[in-house]
Amino acid sequence: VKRYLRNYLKRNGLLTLSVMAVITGCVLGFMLRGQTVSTQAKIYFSFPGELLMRLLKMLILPLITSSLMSGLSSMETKSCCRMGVLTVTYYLWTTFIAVVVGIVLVVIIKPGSGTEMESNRLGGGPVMTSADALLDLVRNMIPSNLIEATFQQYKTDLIPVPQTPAKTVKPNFVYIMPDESNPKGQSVLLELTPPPEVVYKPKPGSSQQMNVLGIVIFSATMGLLLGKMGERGLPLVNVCQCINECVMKIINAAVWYFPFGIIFLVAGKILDMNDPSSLGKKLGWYGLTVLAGLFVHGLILLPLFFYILTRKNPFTFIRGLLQAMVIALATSSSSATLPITMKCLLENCNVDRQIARFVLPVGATINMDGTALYEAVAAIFIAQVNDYELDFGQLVTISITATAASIGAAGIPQAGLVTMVIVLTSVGLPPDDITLIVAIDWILDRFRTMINVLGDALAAGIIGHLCRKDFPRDAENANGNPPNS
Ligand code: DAS
Repeated sequence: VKRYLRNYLKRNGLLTLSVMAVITGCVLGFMLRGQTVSTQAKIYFSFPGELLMRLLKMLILPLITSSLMSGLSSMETKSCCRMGVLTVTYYLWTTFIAVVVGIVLVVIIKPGSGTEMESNRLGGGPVMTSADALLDLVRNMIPSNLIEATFQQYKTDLIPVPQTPAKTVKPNFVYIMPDESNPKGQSVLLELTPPPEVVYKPKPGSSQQMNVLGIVIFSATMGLLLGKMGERGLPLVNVCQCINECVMKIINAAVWYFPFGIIFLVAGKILDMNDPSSLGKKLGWYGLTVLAGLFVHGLILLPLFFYILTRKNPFTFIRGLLQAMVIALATSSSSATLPITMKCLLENCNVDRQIARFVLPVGATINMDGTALYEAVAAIFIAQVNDYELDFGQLVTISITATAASIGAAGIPQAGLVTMVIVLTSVGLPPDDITLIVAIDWILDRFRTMINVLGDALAAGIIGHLCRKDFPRDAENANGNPPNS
């Protein structure tokens, strides 16, 4: 028994600790919800969780740039193009399938139909228009400053902060038009105070988010160009490989902090969440519809595609990804989970390094099956709440715009909520109705992020199998290191 336990903990110790950390965080969070916890205490309490998020985010930039630049530079152009085309095609196909699953479920279950939903509309604060969201998508492809990465403050992260009313301006004369109560009309001296100017500031705690789309595009371009430089590019390629190996070593050390950080990250979020009882039945059904769609897509369809394309057991592969999925659940950020997903793919799933270095960073940025499914379900739910009958053409529009919006969503918390504006406005729904579903978005975000990460990782397994001739996993890599070193 001791030997079995020792082997089990050696193989699954971290995963077991992480799962126990999520459970402990939930219990602790719900226990503390009953107490009055001051805002300052909440900040201190959430601090270990904040450190976990910062640790993961710190690794994103060096990991993506070194992975893509060293990975792509050592690929043959032909095999690189073939892998790239296969990857993007697979991503678009699975994202579209996810949307269709979501639409079918929400049309059958109809969570938003029936009596008027209690108005959860929070109002206030500017909501992005679809033009903003589309411009953000293009804007993020060309970051203005790579070193600072691509920070952007989503408009929905801003809250209105009315300023103290400006001091009364000098009295003004107002001419009141004649009417029956005032036949001659007269000018009246009034003191006019302008309405308080409203400015918007970021929500407390909505730290500026890193959006990696631009970094991925820049690094991939650099990697391809480095590959064409041959010998001349080798010094930089070697630097990137060294950075990549150092980052992986930092990750291997940092992972033992994760269970501790997860406890406070989850508990801190639960402390802040809305009171579950106030969510209302409709929102509950809506949440169940999203979760059912994520389950069908993530644990039935994606494994089926994996089996059909590789003839391997998908659940053995998924078992190697559990650690990454737990981190995705805890952080609700596929970009922040990227270092762990990379570690799981290389160490547990035996995916070729070069494949993982390309497929994962690109996938974490543009492949979001969970988000696409969620945006389609949420848009149709909002239409149902508004008793707004969508025709087939509008459902097709939603499927296309949800796919596009998920590509534009960053791998950061609640990014899917922001780009959903594109989907809503594409079928004439009021973008402000996003506030109808904000209350439970924080929990759905975690599960859709898990499916996003799962989709990226399964894609790497499939692309690795389809390109196995170009990237033989067992062959020594470019500079003679043992495979997956
Ligand atoms: N949280 C996003 C991610 O990291 C997904 C989303 O917001 O929809 O994948």
